[in-house]
Amino acid sequence: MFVAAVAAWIVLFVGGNDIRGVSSNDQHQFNGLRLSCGDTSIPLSQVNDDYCDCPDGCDEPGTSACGGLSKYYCDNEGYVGAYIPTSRVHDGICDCCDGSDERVNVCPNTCEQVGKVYREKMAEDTAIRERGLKKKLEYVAQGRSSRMSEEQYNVKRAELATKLEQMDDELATLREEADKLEEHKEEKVRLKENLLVVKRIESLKLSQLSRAELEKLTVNVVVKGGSNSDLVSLVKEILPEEDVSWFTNSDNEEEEEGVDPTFEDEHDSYDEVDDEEETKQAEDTIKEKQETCPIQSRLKKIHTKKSGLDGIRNDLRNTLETLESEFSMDFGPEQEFYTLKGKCFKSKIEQYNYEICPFGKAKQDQISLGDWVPFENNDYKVFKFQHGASCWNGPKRSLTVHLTCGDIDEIFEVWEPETCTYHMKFRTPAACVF
Ligand code: MAN
Repeated sequence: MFVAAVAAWIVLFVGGNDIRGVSSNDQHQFNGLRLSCGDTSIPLSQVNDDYCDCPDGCDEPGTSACGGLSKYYCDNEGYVGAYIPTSRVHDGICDCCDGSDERVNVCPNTCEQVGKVYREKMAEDTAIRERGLKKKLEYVAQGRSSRMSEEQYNVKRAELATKLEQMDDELATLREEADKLEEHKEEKVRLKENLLVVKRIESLKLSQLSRAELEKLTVNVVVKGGSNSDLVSLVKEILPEEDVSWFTNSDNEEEEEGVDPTFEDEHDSYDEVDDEEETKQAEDTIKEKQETCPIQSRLKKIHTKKSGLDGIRNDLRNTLETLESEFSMDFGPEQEFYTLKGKCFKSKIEQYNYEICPFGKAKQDQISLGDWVPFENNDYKVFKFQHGASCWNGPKRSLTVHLTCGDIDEIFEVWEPETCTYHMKFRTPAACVF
C-alpha cells in the first residue's frame, strides 16, 4: 500500500504522466501537483476533466471544453506531429492521421501510408536538392571564372579609355585638317569668283570708250546706281552689240548664278564661247582642276577615314559601357547567378506565356512585366522586375520571382494577387544552399 502511494507520487512529481493532447516536449509543464492558470493555479486533477478552468484554456489540451482557445497535439507516429485547435477534438471528424483526436476506434490510423508518401516526397526533394547543389557548384565556378577581378577590370577599363582618347585625338586632327581644307576650298572658290569679276570688268573694254561714252556711263551710274548687274545693263546700253556678247553667253550666266565650275564634270560650261575665250577658259579649267582636285580627293579620304574611326569609336564606347555595367552588377555572393545572365526561361501557365530573362526583362505574352531590378539588401531569394506596361486604370506591371532550390532552371507557378502585380515561383540550382 505504502509502495503504491510512493510510486504514484514519483509519477506525479518526476514525470511520465502522459497528458492527452500535449507533445512529449511540453509534458514537463504538467509535472507538479498544480498547474499554473492565469493569476492562480489549479490541481492537476482538473486537467482534461472536460471543464474549462483557465482563461487561456491550458487546462484542457485533450478535450474540446475550452473551444479553440488551446491546441491539441497529434503525435502522428510514422508521419509528422501536428497541432489542431481543441475545438476539433471529439467532433467526429478525423483530423490527425493517428486518429487520436477522436474517441477510440472512430478513426483508422493512416500515418504509415501518409508517412510513406511524405517520406518518398522528402527523399525526392533531398535528391533534387543534392543534384541542385552539385549544379550550383558548376554555376559558381562558371560565374567566378567568367567574372573579372577588380584588377583585371581596372586594366581593361584603362586600356579601353586610352584607346578612346587616342581615337578622339585622331578624330580631332582629322576634323581640323578637313576644316582647313574646306576653308582652302572656299578661298579658291572666292578667288575664282573674283577672277570672273575682273574678267567681266576687262570685257567692258572701258579703255576703248570715248570720253562722251564714259561721261554718259558715269552719269548713268551716278543717277541710277545699283548692283553689278545694273552696271552691266548700263554698259550694255552704251556699248555696241558685239562688245556685250560676253554677258549674254548662257554659260557665264550660269556661273553668275553660283555654279562652281571647279567641281563640274570634264564637259562643263565653256563649249560655246569664242575660240580665244574657249582656249583661255580651257586652260583655266585645267589649271583650276589641277589645284582643287587634290583638295577634293584629300577631303574624300578624310571623310572615309573619319567615318571608319567613328564606327570604331562607337564600338569602343559600347564595349566600355558594357564592361562598366557588367562589372557593377551583383551576381550573388558566390557569382552563382552569373550563368543566368543572357538566358531566358519560358513557361505557359493558364492562358499566358510567361518569360523571364534574369538581369534583363520579363514578359507575359508580348506585354512587358518590367525590367530587372538589382538584388536589394543582400537578399538573393527573389528576382524583381519593375516598370512594365501600364495596367488599364492601374499601376505599371511588376513581377516578383520567388526562388527555390531545384536541379533545373524552371518557372513553375505564377499568380496575380493584385491586378498587374505578378508573383512567380522559379526553381534554380543558383538558389540551393548548403
Ligand atoms: C491582361 C493581363 C492580365 C491583367 C489584365 C489587366 O489581360 O495582363 O494579367 O490582369 O490585362 O487589365
